[in-house]
Amino acid sequence: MSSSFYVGQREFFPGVGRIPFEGRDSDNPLAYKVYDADKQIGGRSMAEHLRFAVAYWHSFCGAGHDPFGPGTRVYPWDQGATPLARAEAKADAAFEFVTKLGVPYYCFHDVDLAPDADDIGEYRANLGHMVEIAGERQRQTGVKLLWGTANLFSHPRYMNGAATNPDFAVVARAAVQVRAALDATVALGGSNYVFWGGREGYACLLNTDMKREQAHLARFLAAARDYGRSIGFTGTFLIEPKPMEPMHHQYDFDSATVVGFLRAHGLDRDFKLNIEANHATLSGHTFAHDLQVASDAGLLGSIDANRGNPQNGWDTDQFPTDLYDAVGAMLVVLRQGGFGDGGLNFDAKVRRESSDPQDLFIAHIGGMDTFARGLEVAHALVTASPLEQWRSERYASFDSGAGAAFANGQLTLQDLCAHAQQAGEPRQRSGRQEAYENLLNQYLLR
Ligand code: XLS
Ligand code: NI
Ligand code: NI
Repeated sequence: MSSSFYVGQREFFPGVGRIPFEGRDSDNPLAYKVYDADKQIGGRSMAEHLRFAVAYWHSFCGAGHDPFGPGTRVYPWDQGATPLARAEAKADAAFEFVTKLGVPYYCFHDVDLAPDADDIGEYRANLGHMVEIAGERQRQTGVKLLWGTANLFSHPRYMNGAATNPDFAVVARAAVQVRAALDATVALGGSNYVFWGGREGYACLLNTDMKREQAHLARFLAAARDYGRSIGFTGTFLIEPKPMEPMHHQYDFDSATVVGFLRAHGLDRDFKLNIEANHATLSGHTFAHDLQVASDAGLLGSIDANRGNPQNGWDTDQFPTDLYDAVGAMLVVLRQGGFGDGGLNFDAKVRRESSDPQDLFIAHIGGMDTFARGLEVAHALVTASPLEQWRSERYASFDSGAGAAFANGQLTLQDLCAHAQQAGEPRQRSGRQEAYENLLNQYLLR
């Protein structure tokens, strides 16, 4: 039965069919326990809420290499005679995988999809060819593009940065890739276009003019925006914050930094944020914190779902399994009314030691079930538990009278002092953190 899911000449994941929903009592590793695509939660299906995407780079390109050794997985799609033949087989494997998983979206970098080349004509021709194939596979399978991006961090020419490179020649060369990746995203109907500035930062402040580099980044982003709009891209541009790694310091440090940067440069009408869990934790925040900061600014666009390793603090890009974190994330998403055109992209990789093809399915199943449960619990918390009422009661003193006048900007500092004089010492009010934490766990266990 699985044969109907492969799209090219051959099947790359034989023995795995469409992943079914079997419910919580199932012990089948290749079945969803919670994620039931059509299940209605508050007037939308789980699929519509969660808008899952598979990341091309981790799932079909990276084979498990780390700084100490090469990849451990031998991909059957990576054995063709030419780079283009391998890219074509990889696309077939990707669409087979995404279709069997039953996920609606995928995401790619230009050079995940097509072979890179120093020669600009060859690079563009490779990408153009693969965009045609991907477009055909999208039509065949119904899978859609959540976002495209350009890899401006792997090639050695970008070692000192792409848009922030001190050498204008490199900045201009980066534009070649962004233009081509935007063309590809538009051709494939992508909903968003992402900028993750892996090398946009510095290794040493002594040799760096930070102010100038950041001004160049803003100019580059504005030029990309103008080009994108000129070719009919109506979607959202997304900046993906990360504080460090590979650079010592990355300019898109965290949500708060990026919100300020976008506003300072007048980019906040076209750009939003793509928040990655492991990047938030690298910057010393929780995942939920960076989501909340972006959402409060009206700029939360999309999520890169993964998790780090609390013991080592690197960007380990593990698949998300933490239900508590997923509830925290989905609370932010639900309170802002959903993702809009964004989604939940698994920017995550199976471990180097996970060498069975089935591990890739199992990893995604676990991540999807985690967020599906996060959605259920967060929805119950905001609609059926006392959570929202407790929170609003905590701020009730600003709802009327002098508190409301203050919040509306009508009281001077002297007015506040007069109020304090009259009201006397404020009554102590418990923050009740433990009650909130217990409430979350209570709903998680239901
Ligand atoms: C790396 C980033 C990268 C972006 C896309 O840390 O997460 O994968 O999502 O360039
Ligand atoms: Ni990411
Ligand atoms: Ni990352």
